[in-house]
Amino acid sequence: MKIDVLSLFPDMFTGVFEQSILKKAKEKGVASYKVTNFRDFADNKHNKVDDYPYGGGAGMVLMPQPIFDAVDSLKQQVAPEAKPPRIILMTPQGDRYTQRHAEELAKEDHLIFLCGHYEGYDERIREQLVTDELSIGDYVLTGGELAAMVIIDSVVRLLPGALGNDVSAVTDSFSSGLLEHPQYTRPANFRGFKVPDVLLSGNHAKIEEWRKAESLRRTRERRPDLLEAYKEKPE
Ligand code: 6GU
Repeated sequence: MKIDVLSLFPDMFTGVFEQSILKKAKEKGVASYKVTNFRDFADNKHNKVDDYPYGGGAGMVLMPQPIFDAVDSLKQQVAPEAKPPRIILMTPQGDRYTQRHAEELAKEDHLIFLCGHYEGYDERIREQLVTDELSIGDYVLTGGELAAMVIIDSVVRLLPGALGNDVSAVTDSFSSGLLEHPQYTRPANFRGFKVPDVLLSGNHAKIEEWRKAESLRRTRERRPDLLEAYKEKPE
């Protein structure tokens, strides 16, 4: 998967792409990342990327020209017969991101994330360029960068070969619609606090039964909203 990011603050991404699963995915050839500063595409001599809103009002609006030209340039860098990219606008007005979106995006070959800072976006960017608008939750971030990092992380870990062990992605919380059951490791008795006997029993059917029951219990206690959705549509 090819992942492009358009941002005025490309340095925010260094580090994130160079650690852990995102780094491993790159090393294995599962994903590639490139961050482009769309200020480099501004066609005015001050490299201006925003301007006052028509009709007046507070704040600045990102102009269409640098962003359209930057996206055109990214599209020219892939084979013309390639599947067209998903062009994802990061905005608190977007669809609220969930694991379902991650699973859907993981099927794509090319993602382009558009990250704005403080400003609004000229509506023609939304209307003519963008395929998806996403928000990561109901709170305001200074810019779309941190949200794009969250989405990139959650998508890349789903790509075949990105995780060492392919079962861990599907058994994680949310993929099944339920929260994960409690886990224990050695020692069996830590400061007098014991691991549940069933996990030491060697009875795999009983262990699975216990895990399913704990998963349901944890979901009921912490996320009754998830449990309702699960009851209507298990798995
Ligand atoms: Cl995608 N952008 C900004 N600026 N704030 C957010 C967000 C995105 N998602 C949640 N808050």
